[in-house]
Amino acid sequence: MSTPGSGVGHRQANTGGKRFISGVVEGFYGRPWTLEQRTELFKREQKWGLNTYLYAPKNDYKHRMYWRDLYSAEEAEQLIALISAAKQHDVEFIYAISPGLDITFSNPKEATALMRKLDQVRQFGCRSFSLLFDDIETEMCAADKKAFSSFAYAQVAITNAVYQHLGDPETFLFCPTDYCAAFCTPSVLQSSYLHTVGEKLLPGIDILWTGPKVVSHKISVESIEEVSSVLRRPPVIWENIHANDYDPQRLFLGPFKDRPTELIAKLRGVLTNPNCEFYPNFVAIHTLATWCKATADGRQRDVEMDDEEQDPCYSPQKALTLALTDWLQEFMSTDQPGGPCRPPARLKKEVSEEEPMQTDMGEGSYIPGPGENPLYTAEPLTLEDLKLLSELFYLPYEHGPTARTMLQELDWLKNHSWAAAAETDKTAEWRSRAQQFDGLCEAVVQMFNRLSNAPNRSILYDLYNYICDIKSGVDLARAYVKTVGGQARPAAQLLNTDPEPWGFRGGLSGEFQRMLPCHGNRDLFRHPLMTSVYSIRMFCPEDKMEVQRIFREMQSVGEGKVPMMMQPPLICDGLSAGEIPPSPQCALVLEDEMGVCGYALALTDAKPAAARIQRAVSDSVFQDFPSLVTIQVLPRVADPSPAKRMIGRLLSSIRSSGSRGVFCEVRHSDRRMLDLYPKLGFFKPITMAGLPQDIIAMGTSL
Ligand code: GDL
Repeated sequence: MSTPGSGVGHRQANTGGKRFISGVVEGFYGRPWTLEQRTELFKREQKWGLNTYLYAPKNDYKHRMYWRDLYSAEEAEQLIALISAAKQHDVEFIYAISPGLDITFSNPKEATALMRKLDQVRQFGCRSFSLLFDDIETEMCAADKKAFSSFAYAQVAITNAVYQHLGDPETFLFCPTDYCAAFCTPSVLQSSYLHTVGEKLLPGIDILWTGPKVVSHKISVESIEEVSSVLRRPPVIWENIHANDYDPQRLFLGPFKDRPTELIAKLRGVLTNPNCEFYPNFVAIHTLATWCKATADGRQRDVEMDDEEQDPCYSPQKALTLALTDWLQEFMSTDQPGGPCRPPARLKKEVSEEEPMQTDMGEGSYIPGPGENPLYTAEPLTLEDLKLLSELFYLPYEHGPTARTMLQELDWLKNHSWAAAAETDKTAEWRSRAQQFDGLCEAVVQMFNRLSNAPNRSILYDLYNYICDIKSGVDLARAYVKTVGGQARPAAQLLNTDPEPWGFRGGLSGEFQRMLPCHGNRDLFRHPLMTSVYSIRMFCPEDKMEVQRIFREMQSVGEGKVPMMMQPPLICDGLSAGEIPPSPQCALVLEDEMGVCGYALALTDAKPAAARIQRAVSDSVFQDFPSLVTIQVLPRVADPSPAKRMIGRLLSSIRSSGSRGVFCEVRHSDRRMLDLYPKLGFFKPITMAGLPQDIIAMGTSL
């Protein structure tokens, strides 16, 4: 039997005697699922041993935007049907409401509206509730600021009141506004918001948490211990690993992964908020169910246990195979009237040797005569096809193994394209790898064809746009390799100066992304990033801390162990330390994929700054070089050209202010900067009377 089976939560979970919450949160943006789909979900949950469904569709009017409005008779009927379907399948239905967009916490009418709404849902048979405060403005309105000392207090007060009004329900969940570590300032342990929530929220209320980030790559046991200590209870994970509502080109069909099963004992539960498309969530939910059932005595792995990364109780790979094996069955079931009545190719062959197969084709159905086209019959989908599909649409931070191989191979073929033409010792290797790459592409095309012909159309329709997209990407790559290898004329898509719209995919959003240094150029397959893309922009007040941090960091690098206080000050120190503001238009920062990695600041008139540290500079020097610059880049910026571009821009701003010349100061001991300034191509040493012994001045006329 390949289903995960029933009975989640045998493990000693940290749930205070309550059962481990496991299941699905419908909490994404976009089109909510239908009653039929949700009912199907409950069936699956029951079959796979999951026990909870959290109703929280972001774009449902009455869940969020119009949270105050009561349900109409027609809507009530639907909700009642939904709640009873959940009950029928032994799934706990939790009704969530998100009032945070516009609630005034201090107005008693608002609390009444909230309670009235939840009372109505209680009348529909619902017994479990949730208040969500995710994705809202953190600034309180003036009235609330008067009434509450903080946002956390305001939220906690209303949540406790609602909870008590509903008679302390057995299950009541609260989603904080800071629902992941990345949102906590300055950190989880020091977040006053989380501390207030932890201290003041009534102990019967459970708290949702997405992990280190909104979409967490990994969730460690330590991180959960940390947040539990602040929240004073184990959290319920709101799992976004399969959520795809933030990117219309992505879908996640990889296994639940990178959450050690040791977590089960440390959590109150896990609810997954998966892909917006209902049917492709088979893998997400099935593998979560397998994970939830992991127990120390149910070791799944049969590999050597010397790899720390491996979980003895759960193998994502195996869980995926289990899920795909079950999913295949579903793909093969006809879900619509008028579905295929011809047997798939392989079956047809087997049967045809015996009696003609009984089908419900009518009398007048077409039978090709001799010499005519044979009827087209689809090959049945295979488990291998589904594995490939899952690997092409794997997880947010990881492509599946085949996808990685395809990218690596294409990268290699592209970088060694010279070997394809010239007869060198690499040519044979190039050709053989090109052929293998072609084979991988062909497998994708075959998978696409078989999937397109699968009897279950509902699953196909949810997948179709994604598989079309990947197929055309693969077609393009394949055509490119064939062209480089001389096996095909240059493909029209690759050369055409007036391509069809699919030649430039992604629309405006794609264009924005390709232009930006920190998003568009990042990919999942190259680790670490091979090339950095830098951007230079104007300094803004939010950069002040980063600039100071770089300044301090470089101070200690440059000076070895000599303490700052013992070094003679530079005129520009006050500028880098944020004590003197740069002149207007005279501050730039350099950014790479990781953030701010350098800065260039200037004072068009350096005199006051010199006076500030009592540096005597002669008037004649100030006449030639009235302005001052300072530049700093982190050592990770190995290439001097971004710094060169940055200083070029800064000098032209200084020039536009009317200045005749610029100088900078460098400490003798600061080898890095001594080396850098001349490389920038502008600065030459200048004589400046009265300089402390180990300071050098360099200047340039404008
Ligand atoms: C979020 C939203 C969720 C959305 C998800 C992925 C939470 C608590 N809230 O931040 O509605 O689907 O990101 O985009 O995760």
